[in-house]
Amino acid sequence: MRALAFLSLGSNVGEPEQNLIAALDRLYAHEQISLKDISSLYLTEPVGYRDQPWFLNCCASVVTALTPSELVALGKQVEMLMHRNTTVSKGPRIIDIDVLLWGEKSVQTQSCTVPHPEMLKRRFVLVPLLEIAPMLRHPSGFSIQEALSALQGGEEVILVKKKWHRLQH
Ligand code: PH2
Ligand code: MG
Ligand code: MG
Repeated sequence: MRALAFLSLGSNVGEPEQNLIAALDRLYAHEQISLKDISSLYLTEPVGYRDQPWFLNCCASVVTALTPSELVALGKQVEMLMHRNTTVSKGPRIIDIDVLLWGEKSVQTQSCTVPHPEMLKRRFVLVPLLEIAPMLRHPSGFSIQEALSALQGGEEVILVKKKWHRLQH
């Protein structure tokens, strides 16, 4: 079965834009992943652990024959290939690849929770996601716009680059 899945990517170590490009290129090199869309690039205030550089974040949509857990595992594999070593929970990282949504499916196992449990609370996820999927609904019933409107205050998310990846159309 093929599904439309949404990913969130972030980096705040080394050269974040190059890290995001390298991660997307590795994901799209996989034969069971095809690109649908990539959002603009956003500079975002750190959430959770605040004493770290701001992140670059984006979202991407893919059509994939991988299952939710296979897609999560592929994200982890790319993180490992890129030598991610996170020492602080929610702290600085070369690359983070999170599976936000996989079709309308909800899955919860030890290694895989989809939809991503924090996605509706994070402006750095919702702003880029709204850009590439304005009509999308979370399995809870909320639209992305509704989830965003429900957030009060919260971290800053600043649009920095519109067309930044060679696969963008
Ligand atoms: N990722 C985290 C923790 N905090 N903050 C921002 N702005 N962007 C992130 O991608 C991010 C974060 C853990 O994965
Ligand atoms: Mg994350
Ligand atoms: Mg992660």
